[in-house]
Amino acid sequence: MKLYYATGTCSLSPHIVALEAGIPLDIERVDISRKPHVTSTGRDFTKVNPNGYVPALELDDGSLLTEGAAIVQYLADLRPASKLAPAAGTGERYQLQSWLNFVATELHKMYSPWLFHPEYGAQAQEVARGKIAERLAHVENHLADSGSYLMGETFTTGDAYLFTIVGWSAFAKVDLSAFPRLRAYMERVGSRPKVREAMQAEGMKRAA
Ligand SMILES: N[C@@H](CCC(=O)N[C@@H](CS)C(=O)NCC(=O)O)C(=O)O
Repeated sequence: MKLYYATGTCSLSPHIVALEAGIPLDIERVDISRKPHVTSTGRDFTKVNPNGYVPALELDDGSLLTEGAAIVQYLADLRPASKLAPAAGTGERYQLQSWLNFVATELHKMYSPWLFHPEYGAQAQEVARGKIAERLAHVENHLADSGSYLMGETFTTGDAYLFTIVGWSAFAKVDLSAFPRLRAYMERVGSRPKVREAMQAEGMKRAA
């Protein structure tokens, strides 16, 4: 199984999940700053994923799974004992899917592309930061009740994804000072050995 990733991007989330689950994984870096995107073995990445974005997971049967929220659930379901996702069909699983979708649509796609491209303009970027702050306030309130992680005391795929996206905050100039529980959460997740291992494997130092 091979994960196509770009350092520090949203592909860090499935990378973390694979390590947390103890799943052996080949990784291949994609240079998304080049057009067309090129992998570290010199392949045109659009020949792998026509959408051109990471993460993309090549399965052992040669098929390709894309979309981070789906990939992390696939990986978690390969190792149910890891508890990275509650069993399919349970109420808890739908709660996790709700969080994954929240992170994907309300956070990931507000940080990126809006805060990564100055050409959108300062006004649009401030609107995006305001919307992100509203969503992070929701997470902050939730953490007051949930405990250590989004789903309680068990680290799940939702945490790998949330940590990855909120980790862009310093670069994106998203101010986390109003969210002490979220900042403590980032420290907590960021100090997990497998999270550190994934970040080191990608050549990263630390998140937000
Ligand atoms: N809908 C995709 C979006 C993935 C995505 O935005 N990937 C970014 C990195 S975080 C990327 O590869 N961007 C390069 C590009 O779109 O060309 C998902 O949720 O997995």
